[in-house]
Amino acid sequence: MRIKVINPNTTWSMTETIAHAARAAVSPGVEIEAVSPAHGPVSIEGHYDEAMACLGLLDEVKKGERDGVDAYVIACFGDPGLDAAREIARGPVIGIAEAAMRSAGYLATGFSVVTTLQRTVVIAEHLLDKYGARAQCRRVRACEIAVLELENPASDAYRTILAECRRALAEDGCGAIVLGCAGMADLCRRLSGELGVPVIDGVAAAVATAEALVRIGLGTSKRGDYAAPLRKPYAGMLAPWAPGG
Ligand code: 5HY
Repeated sequence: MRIKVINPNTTWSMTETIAHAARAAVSPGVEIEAVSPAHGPVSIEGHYDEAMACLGLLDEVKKGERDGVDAYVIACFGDPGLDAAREIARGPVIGIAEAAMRSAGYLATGFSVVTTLQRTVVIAEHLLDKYGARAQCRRVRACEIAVLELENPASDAYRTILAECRRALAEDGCGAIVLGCAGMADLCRRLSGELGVPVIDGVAAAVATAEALVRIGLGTSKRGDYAAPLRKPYAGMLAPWAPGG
């Protein structure tokens, strides 16, 4: 089985962190291909970044379809381009936010999300509504750490995230923590050990979900809105991306 994990930002050092967490979460023999697109933002911290990251992301899914990939993971907590990717993929496409939110629901009646910048909180809240997880989420909290600061050993990111998780457990009445950035994947086990509650890394939850769905023979429905995009010409620089092109 081959699972393609796409980090839609173009920071390969973060893609390596993501790849490591993904490989640790799947069964022996499952191949993880971890990539970043050639084009796009170095980090995704808002609506515009998300929109600009989608083309590179969808390009990687198209390549995966040519290469016979069995499933995909979108390794960015905004789950950018998730529905569009499902239109062009046969296998399951799992967003890390959706996987983390649904996994938290199995483990606690209430969870809190601890994410990076305050400006991205509304994106996570929109996803809670989309996935029907608002009732289980006690609060979405921000640490005010920029995504790429997670890559900087001198940023003290771990201590800042740990403190925010402690506040969530003390104030929100939650029983589990969802990490709000793929770049936090390598902090998950240490945080869980220090906090004594389930801490959910969406990368691990997403690849585990993807593997399970492929194992039981399931793929993305091709009936209705996830059917292949309708063939039509695209104008200008996007002409090569026209459906069926
Ligand atoms: C992520 N951005 O997981 C999101 C996190 C965020 O580049 N990878 C990013 O802050 O929304």
